[in-house]
Amino acid sequence: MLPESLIAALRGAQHVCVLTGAGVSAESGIPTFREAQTGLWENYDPMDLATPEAFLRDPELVWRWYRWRRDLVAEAEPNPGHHALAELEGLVPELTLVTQNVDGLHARAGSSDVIEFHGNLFATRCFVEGCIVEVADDDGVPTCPGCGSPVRPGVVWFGEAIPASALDQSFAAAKDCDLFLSVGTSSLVYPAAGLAELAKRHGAVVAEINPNPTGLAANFDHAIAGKAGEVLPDLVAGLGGD
Ligand code: BV8
Repeated sequence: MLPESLIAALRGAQHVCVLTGAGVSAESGIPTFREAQTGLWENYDPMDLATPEAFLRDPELVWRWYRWRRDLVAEAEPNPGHHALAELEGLVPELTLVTQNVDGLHARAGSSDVIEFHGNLFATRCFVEGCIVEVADDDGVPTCPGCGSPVRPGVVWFGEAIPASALDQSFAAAKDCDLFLSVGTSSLVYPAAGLAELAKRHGAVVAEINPNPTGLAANFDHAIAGKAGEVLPDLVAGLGGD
């Protein structure tokens, strides 16, 4: 049962800002970022692979890791958590959805204008020029048709800056919103994890939805211990959605 005060905050909100992490895609069968990698990748730490240094050191290995993840996502479907957020869009005056996920499942569930804070698995960019390039994902690491450099996944790696537009839009939404929902994230990666605290400092009600309360939960107004695919539909139902 969700706290009545949270439902009331949602009913009264003019602007809701939602930050999602890998936990929102867990119920679609996609491993979260920090849980043990399965199968072939169990001996690798994602923190080591998701870096420019790893790609420079072994582009083939990193490219294979991302192909494995793209194949996982291609088999996955959005779950009730994704669909609830897509439905919420039409039930509140303004909704800003910021995701750390690179799987594209929010858009597939029907959410519009998703801010992909860490990029997207299915975008491919020239490692040197940075421009988006269309490549066939054959066996080896594809090369840029323009300059012949290796092609990289269009995600933000550790040590790389968040795209300026995503950063600016997300910070503005966190400052402006009345209600901030942090869903399915361990709140360990910055600057994404700083958004909830920014919203709090600007007077928003902040709620976390996660089966395992995070280190930031103590600063929030609500810490709902539950799965995104169960809690988010309940939240929307409480608002009068079906
Ligand atoms: C930056 C894309 C500065 C790639 C990702 C040293 C050098 C440089 C930077 C740093 C440094 N030390 C620290 C930093 C900052 C660093 C950082 O924060 N590190 C942390 C680890 C300490 N940040 C950066 O590097 C960022 N850039 O700082 O740039 C800069 C500025 C100017 C110029 C140059 C540089 C960039 C960070 C982006 C990294 N890229 N992803 C890829 O995916 O391959 S981050 C990666 O972690 C994923 O995007 C993931 O989404 C994200 C966060 O993880 P979560 O989503 O939270 O997932 P996690 O598995 O951790 O947790 C899942 C949660 O779900 C759990 O809590 C679980 O309980 C819950 N859950 C499980 N099931 C469910 C559920 N919840 C709900 N329902 C369920 N069913």
